[in-house]
Amino acid sequence: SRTTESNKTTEDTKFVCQRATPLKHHNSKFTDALEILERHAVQITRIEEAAKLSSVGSHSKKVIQDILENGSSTEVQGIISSDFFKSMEIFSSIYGCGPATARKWYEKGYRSMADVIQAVSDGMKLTEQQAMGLKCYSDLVQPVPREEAINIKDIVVKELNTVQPNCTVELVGGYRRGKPSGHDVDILITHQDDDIVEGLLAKLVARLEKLGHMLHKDLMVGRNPHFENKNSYLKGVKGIADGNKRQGGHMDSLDHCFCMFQVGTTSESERLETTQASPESDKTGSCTDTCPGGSGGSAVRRVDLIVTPPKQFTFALLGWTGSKQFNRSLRDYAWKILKIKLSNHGMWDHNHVPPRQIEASSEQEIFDELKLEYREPQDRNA
Ligand code: TTP
Ligand code: MN
Ligand code: MN
Ligand code: MN
Repeated sequence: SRTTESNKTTEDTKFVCQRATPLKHHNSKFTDALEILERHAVQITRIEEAAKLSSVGSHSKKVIQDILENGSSTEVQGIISSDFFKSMEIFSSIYGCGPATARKWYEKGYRSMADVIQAVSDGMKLTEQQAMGLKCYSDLVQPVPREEAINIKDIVVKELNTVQPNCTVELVGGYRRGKPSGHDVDILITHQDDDIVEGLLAKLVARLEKLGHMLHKDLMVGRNPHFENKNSYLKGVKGIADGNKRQGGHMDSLDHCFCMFQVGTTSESERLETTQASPESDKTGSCTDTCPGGSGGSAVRRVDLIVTPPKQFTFALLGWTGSKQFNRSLRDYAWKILKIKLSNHGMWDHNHVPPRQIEASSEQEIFDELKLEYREPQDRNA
């Protein structure tokens, strides 16, 4: 058996961060099945118990065995075809609806989107996020092509430059890992001057709002930069917490704005023409007739804007590039093998008392520090 201080990492490939994981990796048959299992575990677990997912681990072996022997897992197939899982997947696909709300709706007897829409018209209360999520549902389920993500990033760069020149802006998330499309656009921003970073996000958001790009926003600023306790962080931000549990993202305390973004609406005359051409739009939450952006505009997209102090930028870049599974593995490895705590804010060596902070100015340096072979973003698609 291994001790934590041992350095036997060369022949040990237990952690997925120790291997290259390109977009199409040969394990996807297994990882897809295990992801279903994990999503299901998250869904059957109440929000307070969501941390205790240890049962997933004990299941995994059985599932893998089943896939090896039979080509698929009967347990996972069973989950996928269950009423409960289907409803939970539908409800959780609404922005602002996490497993807790989805489960509540399931327990009320709702099974489909139509049931939820009916309940809303019968007076069921939604959070602001859920209301927006439902209104713009048909837009938000459409994947965002890379070209559009780049266009949105370019708009952000341009407008940011009007409120604050010389910022660094990176398109992160799945696009940085080479994905051709994504479910949202993640944009990481920094400036070399700490004082300028403070208040920067608010200025940018105000500018984007003024131009009509922001249809909705969840703005979160001014948190303790080294905040590690997820639960107490989540306490104050119920709606966002719910929305993010579903994504399994590591919440951090960087200034961020989760928003609904629209590139632009067509001119007033074009809008009238469009309205006359198709006066009857469908009623199932289509963005054209219900979104504040109005008809004729471009699709509403989920955009995550994150602002980081210069010293934390590299860590935020690594964290926000993902994948989530890669991050999880990397953090797990760093802690279990090296006793180093890694987060979106930095890393701390707990072999010293008090823990010693390790700085890094490139992703390469972080990998070096963790005694791992460097992986390009496109090889972090675990
Ligand atoms: P996502 O945008 O959720 O995922 P993605 O870009 O990999 O995939 P998709 O195309 O579906 O959008 O998150 C991007 C990365 O940011 C992911 O690796 C997790 C990380 N993250 C954080 O570090 N903190 C957070 O609060 C959130 C929400 C995500
Ligand atoms: Mn993303
Ligand atoms: Mn995102
Ligand atoms: Mn996502």
